[in-house]
Amino acid sequence: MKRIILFSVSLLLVASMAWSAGRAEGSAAAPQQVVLRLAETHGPDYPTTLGNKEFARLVEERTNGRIRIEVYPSAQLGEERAVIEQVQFGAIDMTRVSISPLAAFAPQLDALQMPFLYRDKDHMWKVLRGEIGAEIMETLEGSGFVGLAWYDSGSRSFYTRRPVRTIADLRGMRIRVQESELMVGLVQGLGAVATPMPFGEVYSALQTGVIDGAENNWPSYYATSHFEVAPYFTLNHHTRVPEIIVASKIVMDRLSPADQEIIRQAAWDSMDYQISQWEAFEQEAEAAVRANGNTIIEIADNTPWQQAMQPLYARLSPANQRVVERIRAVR
Ligand code: GTR
Repeated sequence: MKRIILFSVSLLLVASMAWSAGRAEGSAAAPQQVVLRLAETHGPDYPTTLGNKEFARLVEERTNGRIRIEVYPSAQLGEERAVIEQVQFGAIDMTRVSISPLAAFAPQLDALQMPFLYRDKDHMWKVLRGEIGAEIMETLEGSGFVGLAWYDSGSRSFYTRRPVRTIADLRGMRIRVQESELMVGLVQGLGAVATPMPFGEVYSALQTGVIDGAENNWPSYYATSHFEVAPYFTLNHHTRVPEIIVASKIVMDRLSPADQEIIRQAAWDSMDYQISQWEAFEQEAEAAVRANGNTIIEIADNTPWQQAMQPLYARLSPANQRVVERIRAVR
């Protein structure tokens, strides 16, 4: 812990030195150069990373290179939860993460990641692009984050080392989840043993049998090679968990309102691009996994899965329950 704090404090120092250097340069006639680091857990060609790069390109173009966003893929700056902490206190400027681990810092996000919440993808996008999405993004400022864009992440299902055809098959299995209380509850509600673990550790945990399975979407199942060590994919589609780009509020507050606006708009404008990249890669990943000969288990009737997850709704805070009702009413 001490080491993490020391490391984080030194990062903060380096970041603020870089910041003052930028300011010093900028205080002469030349416009102030700003370089912002964006942390991404996926590899350089993954759809979220491509979205981040499009965001960076738009910012650079719209400021004639005065503001540069450097994208650090492949968890170079750390695993999601640690990155989120550093964004919160300004040592890392921005990140693209799943809302699951971010909900530990901003529990209002749980309302957007409840199991079997959205009727389909269009429903989710109506919510995220509409009033509810905007309201929730705004509230993130109270936790030290500025929400910039929502990205697509398809739907999540279970993959395992042994076949799972019914809920009963999951009983007692050790299932890796993101570092999210809601996801722990979801997996426990199915009778499995929830094992929260950073994304980067899942492959070897599956390989060595430390865990029996995990859950994710087609692109992550494929891009991480988890499909090689957990050959059964049970398509129960329990959640749609949006991805988000957040900036550190501390960092954004140092920028002029005009620059903040350019950044917000560019991130928002990268969404359509990310979604199209997502759709293409989702198909590619599914085709590749099927061609590899993995066993894909379709669930004909999702009702028992939905019923098993009802207690999670009852445990939600009253404020989140009200948001869930509003989400359901969105047509
Ligand atoms: C992926 C998501 C990542 C990470 C990962 C995980 O779908 O894109 O940001 O949260 O899941 O399960 O840790």
